[in-house]
Amino acid sequence: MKPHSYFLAFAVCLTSSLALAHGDGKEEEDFGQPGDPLQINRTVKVEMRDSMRFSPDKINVKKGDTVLFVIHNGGALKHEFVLGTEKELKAHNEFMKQNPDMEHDDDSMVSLAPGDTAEIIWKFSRSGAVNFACLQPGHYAAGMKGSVSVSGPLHKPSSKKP
Ligand SMILES: [Cu+2]
Repeated sequence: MKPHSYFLAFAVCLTSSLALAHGDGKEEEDFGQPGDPLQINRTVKVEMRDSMRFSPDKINVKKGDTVLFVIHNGGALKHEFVLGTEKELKAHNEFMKQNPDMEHDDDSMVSLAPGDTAEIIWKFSRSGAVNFACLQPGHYAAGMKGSVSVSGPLHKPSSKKP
């Protein structure tokens, strides 16, 4: 890995914990923000399997939805559900290769032992694609990832021309 990408990966982990270190923990990320339990308007059950797949792996929501994710590890291995942009997930995945024992316990991510269930409440405050992945060593590379498509007006107009 190039030195600068290592630094980027480290910075990603650092910023996500810093974001929680102040304020009320409702800091907005590029992919949304921690949701208010009183505003949940969708429940999505997600199953994690040793086949290195999430079920479902494609989820559609509307901008502004607060989703309760009920995440179950149906496998015999440890798995994780980590929300983020694809860029962040890739950087985080590289970081995990150096720090395979890193534990994830944050508003946008959870690590689950076999058979365990956990809940994440997330508000999709920006339209576009939000990704999720399992960052256990080798799992992301094996295809353990999925995406949430957030419909609604774009947060920023694209500068790309057709
Ligand atoms: Cu996994």
